[in-house]
Amino acid sequence: MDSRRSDSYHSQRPAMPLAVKILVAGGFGVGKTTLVGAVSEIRPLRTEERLTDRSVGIDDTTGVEQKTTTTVAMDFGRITLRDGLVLYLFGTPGQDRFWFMWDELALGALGAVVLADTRRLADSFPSIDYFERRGLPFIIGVNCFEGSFRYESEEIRGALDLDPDIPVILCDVRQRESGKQVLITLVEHVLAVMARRQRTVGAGY
Ligand SMILES: Nc1nc2c(ncn2[C@@H]2O[C@H](COP(=O)(O)OP(=O)(O)OP(=O)(O)O)[C@@H](O)[C@H]2O)c(=O)[nH]1
Ligand SMILES: [Mg+2]
Repeated sequence: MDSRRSDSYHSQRPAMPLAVKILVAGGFGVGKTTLVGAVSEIRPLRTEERLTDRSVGIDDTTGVEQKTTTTVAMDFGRITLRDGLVLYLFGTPGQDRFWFMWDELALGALGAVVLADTRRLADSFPSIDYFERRGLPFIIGVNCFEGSFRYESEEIRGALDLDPDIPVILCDVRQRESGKQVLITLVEHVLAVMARRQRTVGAGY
């Protein structure tokens, strides 16, 4: 690429801040805490409480029967991607009774990962609705639990009724590299959305 084209390419790209707040959302037990813990380069902050008999009939552990704790406030972790871009990761609680915390958690976030489990896809709808309503760019990370049927990204996009530009990526949130790939996909998507919005404003809409 000649240098003039390269300069204009860079000047047209929206600048990504060097520290970015990202939310990791999705239904109960989908793997949010696991993802933040797997990718974080600092010891992640967790706010886990034990699931007790009192949550029987409220917290559906189908598919994650070995789960003994649940997030009651948030997860927090940090990861540095290429070019010194630091992501601050905030994992949300997965249960409806903690919805009151979401607005505060979402404050200042530039994007979100919505984790989905194909056995309980409908559990991701509230997160998707939340980010769509607020115009916050998000992607879908499909956490491929062992024993669950493998669907193609496009099938999942259809089932979740997503716009064609929203990335759907299959992952294993226990694996650092896989989780990192999800976050890189989100950053690229955020940049693309920012560029599109800048063009729209520039065109006077
Ligand atoms: N087999 C398998 N187990 C997984 C996978 N990802 C997470 N788990 C397990 O599934 C359970 C759910 O993980 P969490 O990370 O606590 O889920 P969460 O979304 O933070 O849950 P809440 O905060 O309670 O909503 C844990 O027992 C994990 O060890 C996976 O890809 N495969
Ligand atoms: Mg959790």
